[in-house]
Amino acid sequence: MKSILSESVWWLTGCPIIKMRIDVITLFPQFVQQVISCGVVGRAAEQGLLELHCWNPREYTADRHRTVDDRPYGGGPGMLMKVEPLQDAIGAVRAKNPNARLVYLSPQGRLLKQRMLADQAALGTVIFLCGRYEGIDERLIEQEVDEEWSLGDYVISGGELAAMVCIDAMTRLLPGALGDDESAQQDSFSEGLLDCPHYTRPEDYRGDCVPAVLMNGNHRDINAWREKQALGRTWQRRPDLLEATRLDDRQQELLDEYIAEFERTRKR
Ligand code: 9D3
Repeated sequence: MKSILSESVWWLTGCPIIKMRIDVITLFPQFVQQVISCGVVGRAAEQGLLELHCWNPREYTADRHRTVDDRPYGGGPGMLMKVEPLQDAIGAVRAKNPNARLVYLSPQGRLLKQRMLADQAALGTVIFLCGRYEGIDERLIEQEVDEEWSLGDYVISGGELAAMVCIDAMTRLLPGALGDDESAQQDSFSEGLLDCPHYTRPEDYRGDCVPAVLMNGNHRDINAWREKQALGRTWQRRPDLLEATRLDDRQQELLDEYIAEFERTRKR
């Protein structure tokens, strides 16, 4: 017989609570492990929703100096990650998690999007390989790597922060990882748009007052105002997002109002 508790958990989340397993191959495991020390991801790990394992290629070295870097053929400055320790670390992970995709985080990767993280989270597991130095041997990418992802067009020192970004974003998508207050936001109108502005106390901040519509308690007006702001800010700051979003007639009307008000205040 089912307990009242498990029934209510089922009803609240709408789907069974699944566990995600993430393996990370990294020269800095203590750094990556910090991602489960705080906040949403920390709570998910405590609740057993997320299992995080780090694998250090340095543990798979055989020489006295535990060498993890090597010189590039063809010369030039910079080092690469040494092949054999990486190969052995990959083999050790694969023995424990044979069916997971191996995602290499590098500046040459596909530009990371929420959709890629959602698709990966739905598979329930992933292996992240964090590059250091100038990266890894191209034959490892060809033979071992399933996907290559990048955070964007800026330079960071290795794949660890990128792996932590992915772990955070994927964990937020697990049923039960967000508290009620946090997840209530997710099902608002604003998917594909920037968020509206938010206000809290005090009502008057150095002569700058909270918009009156938020103070009068009319929730139809408040929702319309918020959606209009979200549309307007997306139009101003991220026209690329707006182009990829289908607006219904009501949204188009709200945006037209926002643009008209903007043009009017700009002329004066
Ligand atoms: C000399 C050319 N640089 C490549 C753009 C060298 C280089 C810079 C940074 C080689 C490796 C790195 C380390 N970066 C990552 O491992 C990385 C990364 C990034 O730098 N930007 C955005 N996303 C990512 S994911 C991994």
